[in-house]
Amino acid sequence: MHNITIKRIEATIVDLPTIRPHHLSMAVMMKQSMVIIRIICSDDIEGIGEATTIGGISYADEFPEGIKLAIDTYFTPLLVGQNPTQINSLMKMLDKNISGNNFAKSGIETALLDAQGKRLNVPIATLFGGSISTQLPVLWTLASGDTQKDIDEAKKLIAENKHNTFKLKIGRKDPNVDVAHVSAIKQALGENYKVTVDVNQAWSEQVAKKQIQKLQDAGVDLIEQPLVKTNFEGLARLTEYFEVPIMADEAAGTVSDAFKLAKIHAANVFALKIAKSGGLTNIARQAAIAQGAGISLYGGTMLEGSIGTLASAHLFSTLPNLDWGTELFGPLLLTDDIVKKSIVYQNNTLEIPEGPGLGVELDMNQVEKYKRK
Ligand code: MUC
Ligand code: MG
Repeated sequence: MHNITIKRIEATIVDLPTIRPHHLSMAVMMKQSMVIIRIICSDDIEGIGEATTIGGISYADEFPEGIKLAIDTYFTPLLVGQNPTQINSLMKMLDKNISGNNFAKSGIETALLDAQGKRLNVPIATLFGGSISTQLPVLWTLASGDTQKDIDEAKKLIAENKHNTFKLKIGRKDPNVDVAHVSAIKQALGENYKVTVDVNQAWSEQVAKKQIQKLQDAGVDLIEQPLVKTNFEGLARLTEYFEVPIMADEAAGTVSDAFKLAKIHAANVFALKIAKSGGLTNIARQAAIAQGAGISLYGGTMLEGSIGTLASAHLFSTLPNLDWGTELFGPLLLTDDIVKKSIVYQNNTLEIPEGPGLGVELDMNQVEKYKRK
């Protein structure tokens, strides 16, 4: 394996429409834009990866057009000619030469891992010690912007045995209106179905204290990122004060964020996402910090398509403390797919395919169809 080299890297922006508008505190999504990365190696093995964010430039510092530009201009010249089997060494070299750009780094690491899995004929999870389960629980996010539509959507998914836990995106409207919306949905679904809320940083600490009390009283099961991501101490105070578990999402971005949050027990749960942490290996590092601190884990999504979703799933499947399951429903929010065989979702779970690497193949006709012109 010592004389294999990276020959070429291609980064393509693909826009796929969503099945309905998806309302978040900072944006309303009508489509998802994914940067699909192909790393072509001298042994004719090709690894695929995905770098995806939410709502253009509104969710994170990185955005699709910038991710592609960064890969074409800066990542590719550093990587071409290097040995793709030396993944730790390549990621260290990228960190030394490229500041931040974790979404792009995650997509690149995924493609390298996919190639290496194919080369060794093993799934990516095997490269991390093997999966504990090849099926992962997957919740659904209700975010149509309308309470009755959300209730109808949840009831339909329950009847079809597709999902039994629902995350509600709030923080866009007046907090009293948002909380009334959540309470109505929790009441309509009843005790047997978990309801969680994601405030996406929209509340001040004072507002959070008042509104989380109401959400706790309404029986909501988990509160995600109520405060601005930089307010670690505020999150710690809420975690200490409330019985309902508090989850850090945007705050728990990198390995060092996880350490700082764990040190002051600023959350009961960490939402892990390969994009914000810069790849799968960093997720394993964040998970170890959480395990040591007695913090539970949740497998988060940047609403990636099938490739990013499976990359996340392979790593999440190896974690012993994934107590809150996952939200890896991204592909289900899209009207179409760009892989040959879509991920199987059934009985409230996602199935990780058995094949080598990610276990999926790109459908180049579909990539061509949805590629940004
Ligand atoms: C987030 O902040 O969690 C995950 C699900 C969803 O609807 O939005 C994302 C982002
Ligand atoms: Mg979140």
